Amino acid sequence: MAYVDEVIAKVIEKNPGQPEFHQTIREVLESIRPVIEENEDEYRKLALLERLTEPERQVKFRVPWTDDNGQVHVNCGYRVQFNSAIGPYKGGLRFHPSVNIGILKFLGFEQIFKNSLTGLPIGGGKGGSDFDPKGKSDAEVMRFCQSFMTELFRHIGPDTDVPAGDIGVGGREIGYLYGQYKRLTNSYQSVLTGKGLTFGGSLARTEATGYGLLYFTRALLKRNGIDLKDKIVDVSGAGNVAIYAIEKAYQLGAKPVTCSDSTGWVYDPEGIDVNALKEIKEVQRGRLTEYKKYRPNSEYHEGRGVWQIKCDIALPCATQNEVGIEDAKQLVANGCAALCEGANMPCTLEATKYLMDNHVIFGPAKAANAGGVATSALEMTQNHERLAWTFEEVDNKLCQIMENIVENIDSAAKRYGKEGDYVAGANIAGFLKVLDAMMAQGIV
Ligand code: NDP
Ligand code: 2IT
Repeated sequence: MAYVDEVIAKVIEKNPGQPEFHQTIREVLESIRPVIEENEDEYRKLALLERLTEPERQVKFRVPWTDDNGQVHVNCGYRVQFNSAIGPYKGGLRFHPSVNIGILKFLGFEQIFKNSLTGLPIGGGKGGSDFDPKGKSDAEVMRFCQSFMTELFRHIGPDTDVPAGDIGVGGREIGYLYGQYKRLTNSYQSVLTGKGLTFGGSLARTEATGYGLLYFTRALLKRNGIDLKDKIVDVSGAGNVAIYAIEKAYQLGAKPVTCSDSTGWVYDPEGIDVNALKEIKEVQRGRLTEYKKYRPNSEYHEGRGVWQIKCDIALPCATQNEVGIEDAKQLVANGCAALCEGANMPCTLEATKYLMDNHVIFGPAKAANAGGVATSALEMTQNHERLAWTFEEVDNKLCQIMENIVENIDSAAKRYGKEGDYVAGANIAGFLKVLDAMMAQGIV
């Protein structure tokens, strides 16, 4: 049996009940098969893929906190420190009731290759909790964050592991987490990114994932002879990534017409009103049902459905596996030219294959949404320099990084005879650097 197939089977057997982790393992290992086959016997002897697929460290801990009525609750906290071959562990924290170790291992594994693609020295990690910030008061969120950090602080550090935000963790949560870290350690360190601008945060980090996704999409389309200008864009999600993807889509001349949250979705044929969206989501922390109050001519629907709206470009920016095979068929039937993943693994393997088989230009998450973590790494650099760069400086670097990623994944795909297969290109390009570093560092 080929070494890649052996390891896929072993990982599935060793990690039962973790379907999202199995999904990313299948996708990545299938893609890097041609690299492994160049030197299969040596890699097998060195258990290279067994080491790559086993996190270096996983921490699970109790997070007790008290609600505003004096009731005590207990959540699980986690940090998966997956791979530090090319730099300190780096990756977000997710607070969502669906969080479990399998989801964090999928996210941590993806993060290894994404971080490698940025060209910056950051390893892969991910963490979070099954805590649901929705409907909680600020004081409850603060007490939860303080309790979470009271354990997490022993495991992180500016040269060890630097968390940031993800679903359910934004500026407010990072502020509370940072405050508690500082209090516990009596030191002001670059141990979290996505910090507020008055305490070490970087300009453009809030916007970076969404903006980066659009810089990436523009460059990928250009490479395929298509202009982003005047294109109709379907966006899903209504959080950090979606909001700034919509904002940048306008700035680059495209027209975003949809967004969604976990209760429903909006179609606004005149284009999504990004200021209304920011007001509803960033200020009021409300639901998309409010959107119609700002835009009476828009449509609101319960449930899911953005992919039925005819578009040129699809940008899923909510969560994993939100684009299934039926959605993919609908997008193709409607003439969609490209899909770039703002969320992590938003397309099922079946949907990805269908889109690619039907010549939809496919920009995979670990390349397309790498702008967030890349700008986090720029925040770390500014903290270490004790300087703060201007918005333009950070934004220009972000744009350059995204354009470099497009160049690198395109040329890696070509080098391995897979022209136009950017999934393979991203996985191979991301893996090669990690491979080299792991080989050089011996059996660790
Ligand atoms: P937010 O919490 O800001 O927003 C998430 C959005 O997705 C919300 O609109 C939320 O709706 C919706 N959503 C989340 N989970 C579900 C679900 N299970 N079903 C339906 N809708 C859901 O998170 P982000 O915008 O930061 O993250 C979005 C995606 O982008 C995630 O996949 C994340 O991993 C990825 N990402 C984020 C980066 C960042 O810098 N923030 C960087 C790279 C990737 P509701 O509010 O109703 O829950
Ligand atoms: O998925 C991701 O890349 C993130 N949530 C951002 C991680 C980071 O460290 O900025």
